[in-house]
Order: sequence, then C-alpha cells, then structure tokens
Amino acid sequence: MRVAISTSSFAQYGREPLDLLERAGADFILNPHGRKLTPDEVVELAAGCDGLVAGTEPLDRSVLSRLPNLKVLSRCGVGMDNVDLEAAEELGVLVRNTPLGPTRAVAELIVGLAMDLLRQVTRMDRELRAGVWKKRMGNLLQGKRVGIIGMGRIGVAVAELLTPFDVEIGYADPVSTVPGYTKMGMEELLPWADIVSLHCSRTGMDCALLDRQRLVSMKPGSWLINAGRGGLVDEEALYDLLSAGHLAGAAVDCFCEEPYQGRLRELDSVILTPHIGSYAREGRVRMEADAVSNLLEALEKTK
Ligand code: 8YV
Repeated sequence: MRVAISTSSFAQYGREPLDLLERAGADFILNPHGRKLTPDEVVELAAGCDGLVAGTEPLDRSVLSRLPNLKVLSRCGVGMDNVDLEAAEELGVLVRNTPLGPTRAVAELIVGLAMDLLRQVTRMDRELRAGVWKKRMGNLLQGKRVGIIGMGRIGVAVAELLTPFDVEIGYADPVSTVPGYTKMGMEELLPWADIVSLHCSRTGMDCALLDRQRLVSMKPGSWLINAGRGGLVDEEALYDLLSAGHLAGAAVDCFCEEPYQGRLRELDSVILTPHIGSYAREGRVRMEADAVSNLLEALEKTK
C-alpha cells in the first residue's frame, strides 16, 4: 500500500501518524517542498498511490482523474472546498476529513486576534522595533457585539470562549440554530456587529461572501477577522474600506492566493498570518493522527 502526504507540514511535532502508517505496512512519501503543492506536483507526488493525506492544495477533477490508483483522499483539516467531492465520488475515491482537531486551535486564535486588533499589539510591536515609542489607545472587548458567520463547531467554540468577556454574541447561519445566542440574517448582523468573525466554508460559492457591498454595510469603525477561508472576503474591497477608515482593522489568516503577496501588507491596521488557524501543536498532532486513522479505516473498506 502506497500513501502520499501532500499537506505542507506533517509529523513535525510527533511521529505518531507515521508510526501508524508503518504499523499498517504502508510505504509513504512526504511533500518534499514544505509548501502548498501545485496540481502537477500533487499528481507527481501521488502517482501510483492508494491513499493521499491532503492539505489545502487543489484537488479538482483534473488532478483526481490523473490519479487512477487513488482509493482514499483523507484531508488533514476540516475544510473541503479544495476537493471536488462530485468528481471524487464519480471516480470512486472515498473522502474523509478531521473535523475535531482544528476546533479549539482556531477558536483560541480568534480570541487572540480579537484582543490584538482591539489593543493594536502587533502594530505597536512593529512601531517600537522601528524606533517609534507611541502609546496607542485601544478598546475593551467587554460590551462589544460579536457577529459570527457560520455557527458550526468552530463558530460555537468561538462563542463559548468569548462569552466570559461579557460580549453580546449574534450569528448568521443558513442551517444551524444554536440556543443561547442570537440568530440573525447576514444583512442584519453586518451593521450590528463591532467584530465580525468568519467560520463558514467556501464550498459552492463563486464569489466572495463578504463582497464590497456587504463590507460597506459593516458598522463604521468595526473589525473583521477571517481565519475561515480565503475567498470569503473580497480582498480589494477590504483594502479600500480599511484605507478609507470605514473599518478600524482586520485580521486575515486565509487568502484567495496563498502564499499571500497582496496589498493588505501595506496597511498598519491589518494583522496578517499565514493560514495558521490549526497550528496549535496539540490540535495539529490530533488532526494528523485522525487523518491517518481515517485513511487506514477507509482503505480497509475498499479491500
Ligand atoms: C489546513 C484548514 O487544512 O482545517 C482546515 O480546513 O484550513 C487547516 O487546518 C491545514 O493546515 C492543512 O494541512
């Protein structure tokens, strides 16, 4: 049995997932580039493999159809927007993901980013290193209205972690209803919230969920956090609204194009991180072990 691991970093904080593969008698090959692979690189890496432990690289029909031996695609992560699920089904490839590992890691990151935005920690750190000693006035999290878009596992974890800060929590979700928090439509939530945080998938969306019009409808002086998915936010419109001061700040962890090279890097009111929502060691180790167990369990089914 041959397994390719295309996710950009794997087993760096514990050998457990590789031990699991070895014990199952699998030959495995790791992503040699340490970055997100291109479609051709995925095909090259996974040629002849029965299983793939995948990251966020594109796994569309053109890639999957060039991997005729592939039986199982196991995402090391929760988001499935990079996988063409229809093509996988048609091609007889079983698909799995790891919904539990990233939850707490992303939720804790959101709390940190919210605090950082409100107190401008990263901005003053940058200034101080550049020789500028300037005390910027911040804001309290207490009393703020937090609007969560997408109230799945991660959205709920964010709401639970923020509740002790004495904030008001509203959420928009087309499917879930979660008792204890105020459900509202997106058009109502955006002008209402002081802080908006995105926790939904991009699957099935052709354009940004927060397009220019919706970003304009956000409350003046509010903050946006996107550690959900790149492409949920129109990055050009976000740049314009931050530059114009309509939005006070934004924290962006996921981008349309990764690695991100765009203009948001010019703005002091933005915190930028390289898609590290799930990069808390404890959660990551669990995700990797889950991804391998899911892969082995599914491969067993195909026998
Ligand atoms: C990446 C994520 O998948 O869970 C997700 O959907 O975006 C991240 O956890 C992961 O870092 C890639 O291996």
